[in-house]
Formats: sequence, C-alpha cells, structure tokens
Amino acid sequence: MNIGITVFPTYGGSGIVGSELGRELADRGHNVHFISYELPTRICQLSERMKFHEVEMFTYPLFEFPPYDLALASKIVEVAETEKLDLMHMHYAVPHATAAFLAREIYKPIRYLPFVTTLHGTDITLVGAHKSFLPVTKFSIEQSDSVTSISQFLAAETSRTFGYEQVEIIPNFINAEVYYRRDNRALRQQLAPNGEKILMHVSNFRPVKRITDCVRTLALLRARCEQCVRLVMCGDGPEMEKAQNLAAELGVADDVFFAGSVPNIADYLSVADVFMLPSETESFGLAALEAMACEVPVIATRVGGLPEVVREGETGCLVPFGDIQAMADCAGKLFDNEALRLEMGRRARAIAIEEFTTERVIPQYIQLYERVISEKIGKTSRQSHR
Ligand code: GMT
Repeated sequence: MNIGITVFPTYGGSGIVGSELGRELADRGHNVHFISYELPTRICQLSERMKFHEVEMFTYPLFEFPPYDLALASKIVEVAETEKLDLMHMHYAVPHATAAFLAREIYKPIRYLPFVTTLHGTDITLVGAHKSFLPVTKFSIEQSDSVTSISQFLAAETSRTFGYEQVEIIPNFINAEVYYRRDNRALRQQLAPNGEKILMHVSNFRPVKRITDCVRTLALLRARCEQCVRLVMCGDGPEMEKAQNLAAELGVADDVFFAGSVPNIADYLSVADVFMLPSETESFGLAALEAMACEVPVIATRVGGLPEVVREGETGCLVPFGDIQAMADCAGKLFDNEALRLEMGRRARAIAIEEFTTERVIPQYIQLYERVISEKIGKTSRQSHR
C-alpha cells in the first residue's frame, strides 16, 4: 500500500508513534510518505520506501496566524496525486483530521482518499475538547473513515466528550529489538559514580508530566539515606527550570542530573533501576512502556490509561496522583529489595512483549488499512499501487 502519515514532527509521543509506525510499515514492504512541516525527529534516514514531503508555509503580512491546516490539506492533495496514495493516517486529531477531510473532499472528483485518525491524548481531553475547537474536532472525527485510540481510557473519553462510539483500540507498541536492556557500565559509572541507585524520568517536561514530583520524591528518598540514589531526568521542556530551582531549594541539586534530549533512550533506560511517571493525566504513557521493555519497574500515577500499561505489584506501582510519599515508599521498597526489583523488571519486559510488541500491533494497523480501503474504495474500482 501507499500510505501517507501526518504527525507533529518535533514534540510529543504521537509524533514518535506515527514515525515508528511508518518505519515498521516500510520494513514490511509498504511505501510510506510523511507529510508534515519538518522531518519527524525519530526518522533519521529516508529510503525508497520512506519519503518526506514538506508542507511549506506561505507567509503574508495579513496572516498573523498562518493557516497551516490549509497548507497541509493542499500538500496531501498534491502527494495523493504524485505518489498515488491509498490512504492517509493522521496522528492527533487537531488539526490533522480536519486537513485530511478537506483533502479528501477536494480530491474526491478524481479519487476517494480515505483517512484514518488516531487519537492520542490531549487532542481529546484538552485541546480538542476546548470550546474553540470542539465542533471542528467532533466533525472531523465523525468524518474520518476510521478512528483508533491508543487506550480504552481514551476511547471512553471520546465517547464521553464527543458522543462518538466507533473507536477501535490499537495500543501503542515497542520494537523489542530496539528497546531491550543492554550492558552499559560506562554510562552507569558516569551517572552514578558511587554506586547509587538510579531513579529515571523521561518526558517533554510539560506541566502535565509533573516533573517536580520526581524531585520531591528524590528529596524524601534522600532523607532515608545520603548518596544512595540519583535522579536522572531525560528530556527538555517548559518545566525544566522549575525542577532545577526546586532541587536547589530542597538541597538535592547535586543528586539530580538533567541529561537533556538524549538520542538513544534505550541506552539510558538500560542503566535505570526504577522509572517514574508522575503525570497528572496520561492516555497511555509510551515512556513507561519503553522503560518496561528495558526491564525497568515503573512507578506511575493511577490516572488515564496508565493502569492499562503498568500492572500494580507486578511490573511496578500505581499511586494516587500527587502522592509523593507513596512514590518514595515504592521506590524505597524496590531499591532495598533487589530480587523484587529484578523480578518486576523481567515481568515488565514479558508484558511489553506479550501485549505491545510491533509483531502484535503493526498487523492490526495493516488490517485496518486494508479493510478501510476495500470498504471505502471497493475492490473493483480500487487502483492498486503496490
Ligand atoms: O496528548 C498529549 O498531550 C500529547 C500526546 C502527543 O502527541 O505526544 O501525547 C499522548 O500520546 C502519547 C502517544 O500515544 C501517549 O503515550 C501519551 O500518554 C499521551 N499524552 C497524554 O495523554 C498527556
């Protein structure tokens, strides 16, 4: 198939999922066309089967807010024609599903270009539900040829907020050959030179991630023992300074290492003892799944779709949102009991493989595309571009 994929290229888990899906599809012999304003961050190399089409923005003095969605729709129409696209897959509903709808309508006299919309999180819970977008988001979801969400939680939220029930759940995935625990003594030595345990967090440091709760948890752990744990924060984003200031205020600045946006996250996860995701809301928590695949037990808040990923007492702990004491108690228990920590890590990887591996999830997308194409275009009139 010839599949067009649109993601937000620079920021957030939906861009990672859409990019990695594209790579997996190309590996399985499909032609993938990324259509966006920038090359998605996780795509380092393009190929015959994986191309990038840049949405160029035309600026004009009248446009205080240049209409990206219109430029995106125009680009989709152009690529549909030049690359004979069979289907568009839009990640994050706002404004991508709307642009795909426009493109489909514009291109209809020539050919029907179906589109699948995958809902990721705040496109439903926050942005899409905001009154300035709600009618358009609802319309664009209803107009999608198929809608998927990455968790049961998000499907339920879509029903609650938009009254839309036909969401198919296809969970996020990991490639177990990329995400696995490797021996990396040099990095461990660098991050924890005195044999400290490593508590790790990975995110884009937005307020919703509550990264200051990681720092507060570290401070509670430090009260139990000096120099026995280091907090490693991977990523970058708006809350960084706040977390740095809090670490200084609580007297733990020397035990926190801000690693920045590291290119190979599996290398870092491989030296972590415990992973923390104290989010206020999280429709899936891809970072938790990546940690689990690297055999790291996860402490997460019992919010959104996180309980669909992290198993209480089996692969980590689920704690109430904002309950720093519960986070520190769980981390302390795992640091003290190596056998338990290792067993939870093994179990975490086993569940990641049993339920979320690419071998299991990518075929679900492929079957969905085939079904949509055959239902919407029809086998007889369908142009095959394989
Ligand atoms: O919804 C967001 O806040 C952004 C979104 C994104 O595009 O990065 O993140 C969501 O999608 C990820 C990939 O599917 C999920 O792992 C995250 O849990 C989800 N974030 C939230 O729900 C806050």
